[in-house]
Formats: sequence, C-alpha cells, structure tokens
Amino acid sequence: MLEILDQNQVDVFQKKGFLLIKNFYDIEKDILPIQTKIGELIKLVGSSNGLKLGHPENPSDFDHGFSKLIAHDRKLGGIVYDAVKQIPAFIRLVSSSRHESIFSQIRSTDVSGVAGGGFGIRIDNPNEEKFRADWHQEYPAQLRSLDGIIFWSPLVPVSEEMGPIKICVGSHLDGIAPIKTRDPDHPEKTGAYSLVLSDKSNLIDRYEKTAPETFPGDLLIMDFLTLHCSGHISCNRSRWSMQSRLFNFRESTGIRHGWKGSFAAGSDFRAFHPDIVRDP
Ligand SMILES: O=C(O)CCC(=O)C(=O)O
Ligand SMILES: [Fe+2]
Repeated sequence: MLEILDQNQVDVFQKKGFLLIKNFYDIEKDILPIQTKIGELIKLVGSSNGLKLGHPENPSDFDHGFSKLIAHDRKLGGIVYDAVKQIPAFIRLVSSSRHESIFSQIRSTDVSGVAGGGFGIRIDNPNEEKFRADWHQEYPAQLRSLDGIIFWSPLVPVSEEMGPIKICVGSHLDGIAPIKTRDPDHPEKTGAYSLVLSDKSNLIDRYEKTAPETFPGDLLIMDFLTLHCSGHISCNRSRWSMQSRLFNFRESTGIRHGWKGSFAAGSDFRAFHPDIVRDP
C-alpha cells in the first residue's frame, strides 16, 4: 500500500502518541463540499423553523447562521449535529483510502476497520460544559480494538480562542488508565461523557502538554491511548471539527471481544474491562 508518511512522521507518532499533518486535505475537493452542505442544512433547519438565515458571504463562513439558530432554540443545534454526519462528502473522508494507508503504515496491518458509530462532526459551542470532552483516552469510549487511531480535522480555524485539543505528550506509552464510569462532579454527563479518569489530576500532571493550533485542511491523528481533552472556547463562534476512527482487526484484545463497540454501540464498558474500572 501507498506510504503517505515519511519515517520521521511515523517516529513522531510512535513516540508522542499524536501527529499533526498540515494541509493534508485538498480544501476545494475535500473540505469545501462538506462546509457547503453543512451551510445548506443549517439554512434548511432554520427555514423550517421560521428563521431566515441568509447566505454566507464566503464559503468558509458556512456556519454563519448557526449561533442565531441555537439562540432561537438549542434543540435545533442537535438536529443539525445529527444531520451533518450523514453528508456524503464527509463519509468519503471517513472511509478515505489515504486514512487507511496511514493506519496500515503506522500499525503495520493489512486489515483495518472504521469504528462503527465512531465518526461524526463535533459542534462545540461557547459556554457549554455538558458536551465538552474532559481528559480521556479514546479506547474506553470506542472499544473495537486497543490498536486504534483518531483522525481529527477542523472545519474552522482553531487557534487559541477556539480552544484547541490538549494532548498529554507520550501518554499512550503507559497503557490503559483506570476509570470511573460516573463523574461525581458532572452527574448530568451521560454515556462516554460520564467516564472519568481515576486520580485524574495526578495522572495528567505527569505529562508535558501541548495544544496545537489547526486550520481547515490539517489532519491531527492520535493513538487510542493518548490522553487528550477539549480546550475552552473563548470566542462567540462554535468549533466545528470532524472525527473518524480506524482500528486494527488483528489486535488480540479486539479479537477476544469480537470487535464490539462501546456506549454508542449499546455496550457496557464495565463488562469488557472490569480490570480498569474503579467505581466505588
Ligand atoms: O474536538 C474535541 O474537542 C475533542 C475531540 C476528541 O476527543 C476526539 O476526537 O476524540
Ligand atoms: Fe477523544
């Protein structure tokens, strides 16, 4: 298969647990079609609820009506969120052969899978804690296989005020971290959002942190065991970003579990990994 990364990039990923690839996608071919359809869906949800949101002046402002839409009724944001992950241009990236090549190259596998229920477009709104992802590893939230990689890419510029993802450098090398399946500080959080690292602050303190700025077209990949969290948004625009996840079918824990998924697939994580659950 095609080798997309050079050896230095592979080495960085293995050592740090993440890699930022600048300008990975073709903006015109890959990104604009997704942004445009999101803009159309926002307008459609708006007009069917009596709101005229108008056209953006520039295609990169595809989301310009969204803050008005959710100010009118927050539930409409949920409708847009569920809708946009079904845009064909997005699904084409989810199953992109270039993603598959990167995965095969890094994991030296010939059989990778797209984690079912593990792809979507996040819309992180300013001042909303409920859906903010606190420090976590991807594996407990996804399962499938211990050997997985997140493909994350922004649809809006994510500089400091947009709260870039924070990453604990090299944390994947220490294996799966123990978790609690209820967050006592945030009882409103459900599903994968309710998982919380046991002894979180001591664990996170151990690592050097980084929060790379990213722009549409960039691709950030992270190991399923790399500790990461959402940043805090300090501007008025929502942070739009795409996620998909690939996993290695040949990894032994995944084979033993029949590559079952986690919460989004209706499974109870505790049944698969009682070894790392620290509930009282
Ligand atoms: O985009 C974010 O803020 C968090 C994303 C994340 O945790 C992920 O893609 O796995
Ligand atoms: Fe994550």
